[in-house]
Amino acid sequence: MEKEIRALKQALAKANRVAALTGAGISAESGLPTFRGADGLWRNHDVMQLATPEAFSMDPKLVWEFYNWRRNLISGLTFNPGHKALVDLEAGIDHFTLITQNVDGLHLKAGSKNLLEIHGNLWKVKCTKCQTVTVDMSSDMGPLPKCKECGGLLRPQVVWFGESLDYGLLNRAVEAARACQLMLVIGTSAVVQPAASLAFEAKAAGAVVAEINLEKTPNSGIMDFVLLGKSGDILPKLLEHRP
Ligand code: BJW
Ligand code: ZN
Repeated sequence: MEKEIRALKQALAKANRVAALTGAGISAESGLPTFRGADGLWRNHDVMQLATPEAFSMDPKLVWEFYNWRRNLISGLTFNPGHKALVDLEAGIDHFTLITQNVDGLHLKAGSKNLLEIHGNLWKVKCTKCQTVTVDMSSDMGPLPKCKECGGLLRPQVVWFGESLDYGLLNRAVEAARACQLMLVIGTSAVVQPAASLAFEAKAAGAVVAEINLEKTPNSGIMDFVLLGKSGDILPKLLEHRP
């Protein structure tokens, strides 16, 4: 492992275009449950069944309860050494793009700048009637929050299954993947598309690809480096003795 870390550090030192793709695993050490881990259940609901437009139209109160529970949880948490290491990495690299699937806002809180939140942000809400998007940092939005402009039902400004990602953001993510010399893929199970294909885009364009995860994923086979362990331990090590 130490040898691999040394080799990846060398590859990083040579790269001035770097992209990182993060998933729920990077926030796990902040105290946030992942989606598909053993704790991927909320009150006996598979969280994947709540993150759909169908669930919201059938039972918006239940879906809002789930998002209010997460708002409340996240408002008491903060970023961890993994998030912080990516901020420090960005500071030393000419072209650094952080692509995150996370909606928790912890990369922003840590200070990441060139950040693409491709699955949205849980602290933003969108009116289902007039489509107005607003930021609301309340830790509890109430059972069925309403739009201040038109009274329509609000929804979290996140991307649910079956919904399209924001075209502009996805485009920038694909461009960053194709243009980078090195991509770090951190704490994602790599099963959700189109995010999971970004590593393939990078690899196909000639980049070095490195995965940091507790366990192997369906993408491990294409990786030049697979570093198994906690991102909060491994990422800071990549920064040690960096000029
Ligand atoms: C650690 C750690 C530590 C733990 N350190 N590591 C092509 C083929 C097949 C299907 C599709 C396809 N294209 C589209 C689809 C459909 C669908 C999809 O991908 N389905 C698959 C599941 C089969 N995709 C979509 O619907 C997307 N839309 C789309 O493509 O539109 C066009 C279209 C639609 C329909 C058909 C075709 C095209 C939208 C996807 C939206 C995903 N939304 C969610 C919810 C967001 C809102 C919210 O959070 O509330 O996004 S689902 C959920 O999964 C969330 C996450 O961002 C996402 C990814 O999960 P992630 O981050 O990987 O978390 P986990 O829990 O899975 O993994 C954590 C990892 O961390 C694990 O590996 C651990 O080991 C590791 N870990 N602790 C390091 N300390
Ligand atoms: Zn409205």
